[in-house]
Amino acid sequence: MGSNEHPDLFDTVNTPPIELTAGARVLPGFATQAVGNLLLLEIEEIFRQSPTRQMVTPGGRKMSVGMSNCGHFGWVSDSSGYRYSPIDPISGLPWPAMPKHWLELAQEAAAVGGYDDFIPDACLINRYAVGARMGLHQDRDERNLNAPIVSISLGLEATFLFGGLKRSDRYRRIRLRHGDVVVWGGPSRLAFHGVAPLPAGSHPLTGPYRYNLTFREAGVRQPEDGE
Ligand code: MD3
Ligand code: FE
Repeated sequence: MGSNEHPDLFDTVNTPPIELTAGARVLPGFATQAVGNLLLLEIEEIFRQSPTRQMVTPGGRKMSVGMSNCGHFGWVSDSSGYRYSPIDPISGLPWPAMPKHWLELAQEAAAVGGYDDFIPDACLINRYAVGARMGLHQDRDERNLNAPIVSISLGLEATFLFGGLKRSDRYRRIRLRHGDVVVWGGPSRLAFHGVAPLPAGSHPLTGPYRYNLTFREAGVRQPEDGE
């Protein structure tokens, strides 16, 4: 760890990207302690407008992860399927705006990970409490499957499961820690992946929770949206 007591702030910031597999790069500690703190405050603000909810899969099962979104589109699931929606079905209002520095952080990470011109219009915010998990799945509800997905992990560590292009392919286990950013693109974009049940724990910043932000190019934006 070195001579200081602040590993998140000093030791991992300049760690070079680690290639997990073709197209997937881990940026350990790319979201530093200070950035992580700010993200957590803003997550709380987003949850005031669009609270976390346990969505129901088309098969009728309640997901264990609490979810919300910000940005032009949000990922939703209910009995009629998975989709991106500009409206939060709970509040009846548009999802909270994506904070500008979130967009910039995601774009910087994408660029370091090898993807220029990433313009995410959706950020799914997952909150894991003890025991929450995510079964193996692919992310393929997005408009632009050539665009990467950028994920930021905050709070408690989790074991991420990273498989291949077939559900039955072997998967690796990867620990994702507070501040780790991963860029998933190219051949890894349609890889099956999931998260093992979150063990009980307490993180100095998030208490009993793990948060994960995923930035996506989800939908078709209308010209009147501006920018
Ligand atoms: C690999 N979230 O929200 S982030 C999801 O930790 C999701 O909450 C997990 O899977 C979480 O859909 C994992 C890492 C991640 C996200 C998207 C990917 C890995 C990916 C898309 C393709 C391949
Ligand atoms: Fe996913």
